Amino acid sequence: MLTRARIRAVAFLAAAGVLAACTSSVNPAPEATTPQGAAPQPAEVTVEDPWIKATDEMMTGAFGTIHNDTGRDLHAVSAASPLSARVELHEVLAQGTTPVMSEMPDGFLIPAGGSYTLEPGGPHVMLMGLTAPIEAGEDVELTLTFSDGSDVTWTAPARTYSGAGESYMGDGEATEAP
Ligand SMILES: [Cu+2]
Repeated sequence: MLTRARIRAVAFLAAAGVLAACTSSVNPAPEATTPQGAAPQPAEVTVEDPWIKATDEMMTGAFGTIHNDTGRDLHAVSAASPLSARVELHEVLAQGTTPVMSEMPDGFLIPAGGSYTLEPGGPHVMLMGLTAPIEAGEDVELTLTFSDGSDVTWTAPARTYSGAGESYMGDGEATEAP
């Protein structure tokens, strides 16, 4: 499935700074500049193949590939969803032989012209304190906010997925993770 949620991000689109998407390398693009007198253009951030793990537990993870076609680096610093008051940007770290999730203090960096993949066993958007189950097929709205105050919102369909076996940090006993 290649549903691409189209999202507007408040950004300046560099006149010649539109680089090919879908590269995962960090692109040392120069700071985007706006031609004299040109109005700021809405730039595009898209989330490819978004999904969230269906669950009847209190927490779950959301995934997808974020493409940054804005011409400047984007730094996601927080996330939100109507389904949870506590949404965090997580990564999975090895703790001994056990993969353990923890909050990323510096968030996600999506390079200009590049992408950032959220996947089971890797970085993900974590929803905690869910008050209702998320059924497969349900659509869940998610928002990422960037360090410059702009944000993107998309809809992730819920899928059944058997976890990769990471443990949650805190919140008591280890639980199957996204
Ligand atoms: Cu997590």
